[in-house]
Amino acid sequence: MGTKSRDGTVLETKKAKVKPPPLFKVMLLNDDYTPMEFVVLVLQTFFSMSREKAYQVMLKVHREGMGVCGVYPRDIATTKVEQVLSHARKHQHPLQCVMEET
Ligand code: TYC
Repeated sequence: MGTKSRDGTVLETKKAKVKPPPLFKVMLLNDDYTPMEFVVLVLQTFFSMSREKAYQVMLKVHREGMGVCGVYPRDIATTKVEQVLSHARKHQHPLQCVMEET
C-alpha cells in the first residue's frame, strides 16, 4: 500500500499484521502399563474434567492410542505437559503426554 503526498513522495503504510497467538492441543498417549484409574485422576486433576468426562477420554486413549485433553496457548500447554509427566514419573508410570500446534 502507498499514499502519494504533494511532492510526489510515496509514504508506505503497512497494514498491521497481528496474528492471534497459536494454540496447542495437549494429548495423552496410550501405553500398556499405566493404570486406567491413574489416567482418570490425571485428567480430573490437571485438566479439570468431571469423573465421567475423564473416564470417556481415558477410554478413547486406551482404544484409539491417543486423545486430546485440552487446547491452550503455548505456555499453558507446556506447563500441563510438564505437570503430567512429572506426576507420572513420581508414581513410576510410563504415561506420555505431548503437545502439538492446532
Ligand atoms: N492402556 C492402559 C491400561 O490398559 C490404560 C491407559 C489409558 C494408559 C490411557 C495410558 O493414556 C493412557 N492399563
